[in-house]
Amino acid sequence: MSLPEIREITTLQAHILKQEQRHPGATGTLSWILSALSISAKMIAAQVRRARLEDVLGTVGQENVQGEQQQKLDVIANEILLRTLGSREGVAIVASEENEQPVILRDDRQGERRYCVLFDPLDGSSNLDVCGGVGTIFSILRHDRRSEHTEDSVLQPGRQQVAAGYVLYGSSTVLVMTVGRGVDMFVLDPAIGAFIHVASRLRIPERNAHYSVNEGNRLSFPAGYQRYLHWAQEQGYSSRYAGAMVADLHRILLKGGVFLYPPTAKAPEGKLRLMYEANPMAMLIEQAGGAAICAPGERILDRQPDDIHQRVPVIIGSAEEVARVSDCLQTEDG
Ligand code: AHM
Ligand code: MG
Repeated sequence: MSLPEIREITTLQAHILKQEQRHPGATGTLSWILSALSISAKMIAAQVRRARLEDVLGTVGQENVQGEQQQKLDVIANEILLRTLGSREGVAIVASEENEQPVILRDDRQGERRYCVLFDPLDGSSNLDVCGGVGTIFSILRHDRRSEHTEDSVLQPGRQQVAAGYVLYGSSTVLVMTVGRGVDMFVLDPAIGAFIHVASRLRIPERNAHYSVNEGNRLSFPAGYQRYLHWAQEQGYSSRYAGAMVADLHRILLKGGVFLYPPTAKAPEGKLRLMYEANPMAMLIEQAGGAAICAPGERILDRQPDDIHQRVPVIIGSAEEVARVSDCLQTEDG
């Protein structure tokens, strides 16, 4: 009797180990960091799922460094990440959207190679009150031991990221990541508490007639963006906007389209942060064959940061759709 064919089941942990074995020089340091991120994701997912029961919804009544109201879960998610990453020997510095300054954990200039981990602990957290999707975004850089001030080590352009990813706490919990060799996707099986590998080498569709932008701000967008929206509507494009970048970009990664957060009167550099949101998403989308720019001809990943919390306009998605927005921005009055 022949046994039915069984599709291989690989957990995130096993996947990381397999990748490590393919690189004989690997020390395992990065694997330990990815495993800390996966534990954090499970802990945050559990909190998000129980939020309504545990009375951890709503604001804490104080603003974060960006001048935005902190949700209770922003604070909880931030603590979880700081604690799990803090115990990993391979982490030199952590920087969070919620903290004013990067936290220097270890600063020896010799010895093993260490990393900087940057994260937005709970992106789109105002969606929590209405059971909408929220996410965690992370970016990993090599700790540059030559930098004069240790904290400057985090100010590297996105093209130097070693790994990047996000976790979407939606109808299921999904972890999407890249270590610079394509994009992998994992889904959390809550019954066994493990992320299961469901897709490798994800490719974003080259085009799709969908855009994602907060159209409430349209009148204060630069003329080129307004021209693009006018053109897209004439072509019969559909609009989808969840108000949480992770949810919006997850849809675009799987189905195609373009995500925009342009400069506005209120936020002249756009709202999204280069280091915690734009860079990791740009790396993922480029690794999946898409494009990510902040202006015509300027890749997000090439933008040299000068401040850890700086903001940047974003145009991210299917290569053809990004090119169309770019064309509209370059025509007169752009
Ligand atoms: P946050 O990091 O404070 O949650 O803000 C980032 C979020 C993104 O997820 C989302 O794309 C954007 O803010 C939505 O902003 P707006 O409400 O202005 O459209
Ligand atoms: Mg955010």
